[in-house]
Amino acid sequence: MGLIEKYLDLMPPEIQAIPKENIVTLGEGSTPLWRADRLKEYLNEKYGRFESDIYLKDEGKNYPTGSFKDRGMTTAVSYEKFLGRKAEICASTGNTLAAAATFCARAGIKLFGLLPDGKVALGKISQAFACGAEVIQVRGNFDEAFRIVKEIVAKNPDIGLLNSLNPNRMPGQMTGAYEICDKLGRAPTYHYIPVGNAGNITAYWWGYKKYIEIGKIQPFNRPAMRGYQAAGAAPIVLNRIVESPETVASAIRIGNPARWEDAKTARRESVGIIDSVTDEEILEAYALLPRLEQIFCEPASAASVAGLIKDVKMRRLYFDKSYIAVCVLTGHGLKDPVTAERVFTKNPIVVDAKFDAVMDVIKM
Ligand code: AN7
Repeated sequence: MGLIEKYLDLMPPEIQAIPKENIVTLGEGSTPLWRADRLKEYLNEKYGRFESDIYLKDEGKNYPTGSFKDRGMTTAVSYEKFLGRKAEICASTGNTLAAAATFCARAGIKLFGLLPDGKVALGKISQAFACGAEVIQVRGNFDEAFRIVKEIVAKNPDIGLLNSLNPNRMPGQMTGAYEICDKLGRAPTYHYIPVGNAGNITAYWWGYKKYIEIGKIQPFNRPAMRGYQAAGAAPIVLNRIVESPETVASAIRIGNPARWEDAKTARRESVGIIDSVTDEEILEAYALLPRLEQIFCEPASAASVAGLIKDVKMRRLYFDKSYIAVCVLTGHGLKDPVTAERVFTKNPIVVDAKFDAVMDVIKM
């Protein structure tokens, strides 16, 4: 069941009013929430006094494109199709582009995608080309591409905007919070999430607030939003625009987030935090997850778990028995095969195509 149908009652009136024939759905949402007991054990052994349950929201398992962006595209692109729009545009670090390209292809809408040249993971660009998007690589970073996109939309009202400033992306992305609460029967104590443009932290917070509003979770069960930027791209943490953001987590290589103010509101209202993790900490979590929990996510996603590890290391939170920490893993590891190869395939073993040569390696 698509997300609009699954959570129809919770969709805003304009989404509810979209006629059925305009709904674009491709299997998005309903992703697993895994209990990460081995990660819990690891943290308890390494740092002590870690007694909370950890759950990983595995957004890499979204259809059709393997990231959380599929959630917001079903609502946004359905609405654009209903409007009869012929062309859409977005700037992207990759995953928005891949999702927009795929949903637009289904809707029969032309998509233009502006990317920071040379800084987008290979899998994401391939997904966009595969679906026939018009990909324009800009010699500059995401923020520069996004500035141009906003100008284009302002001057060409016929072109729709699919970045997270599009309000119709939000109801789709809010469903991530609904799914977590539905599965747990409550909200988590702490909600860990990577922050780039800050659309997702905003959507999750709005989703939890919605569930409080309709009585599905208790007001005292309000989760603390714990957002993590990459240290080289941490404008919200530093409280200033970062002109030249740099991080191995290319998805969150953003120096001027579109939903900056909303993220600050989410932080304040949830009594949460927006902090940064270094590339080293990101890659440590990135490598830990497949070994401990068999989840291969992309580097940006690992920022959520890196944030949890940082909180544990610094002992700045209680992790009591009755508490629950949820980490959102936003995108699939296969999105970024180049980083995967660099991190995991350090010394590939190559031998002659002979029994003995292979047995020499196996040595059993
Ligand atoms: C895997 O695709 O901004 O804070 O243009 O791809 O809601 O931006 C991607 C962001 C985290 C950050 N994890 O979410 C884009 C884009 C992954 C991502 C984020 C992104 P937001």
